[in-house]
Amino acid sequence: MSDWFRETLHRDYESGLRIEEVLFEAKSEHQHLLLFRNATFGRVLTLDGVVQTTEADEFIYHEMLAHLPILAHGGVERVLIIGGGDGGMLEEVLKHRSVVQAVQVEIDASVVDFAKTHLRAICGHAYEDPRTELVIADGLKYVAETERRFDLIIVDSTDPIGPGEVLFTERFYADCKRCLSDGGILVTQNGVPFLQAEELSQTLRFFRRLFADTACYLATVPTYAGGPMAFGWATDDTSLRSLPLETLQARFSGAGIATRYYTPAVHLGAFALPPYIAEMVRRP
Ligand code: AG3
Repeated sequence: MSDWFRETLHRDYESGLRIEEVLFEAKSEHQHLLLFRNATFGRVLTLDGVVQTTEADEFIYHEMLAHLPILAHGGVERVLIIGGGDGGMLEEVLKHRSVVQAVQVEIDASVVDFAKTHLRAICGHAYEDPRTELVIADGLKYVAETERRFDLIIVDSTDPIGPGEVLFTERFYADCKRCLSDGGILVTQNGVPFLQAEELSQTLRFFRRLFADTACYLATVPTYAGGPMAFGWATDDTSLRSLPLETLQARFSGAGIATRYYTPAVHLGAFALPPYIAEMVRRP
């Protein structure tokens, strides 16, 4: 008999991961955190019963939310990450020499402390990088109040249940827009469309009211079960999504970053949507 972690995020669909060993478990002020080891995926971090990241497949999600917008923009210096306490996003962002500052706003200090102790394979030394500024605060409140401006905002949230819920509201996206510099980009985590259609439709509906160019792009992350995961894209610069492959290739090789999922061709292809998802994106 072995123990299994069962993810019951979706009403009619459940997925499981074998637990080799529980490494850490705690209940913070904000959520329930469980870390265990799985033979295929390595260390697995779950929050409130939902898989957030694993050592084996974190690269897909983090590369696609960090490198894709940074290379599309071409001159990102200041980045704001909302959520992302495990530090994987921060680590990818800081690989770009052009980035002079990365502000990370995480609601739960215990996730950051925990990542530094147990998830070094994911966060590396990102939290010790002099360009990093860690703010322990509510992301909604931060974007409503800060006077700073960012070239890129990455919303690395949990699903819209619990502390992550407010990060899917029109008010939050409007405040993000206010915090973007000219030509800045907002990207978001929008769940698995096959099982979370309304989450994607609603975000895109809000985006359309606020931004000149809105879209969704996809990547398949094995432990986010149920099909490809959707990422939201919003900016007022309508040229950033029609860059030629050669431009992205030049920027990518200039950045000198080794990746395992992202390439300029994957970048452009990620915006190609199967009709079942395109329909969700267009829903009035
Ligand atoms: N946060 C997004 C996890 C989403 C899982 N949702 C799902 N399977 N529908 C990941 C945090 C990694 N830094």
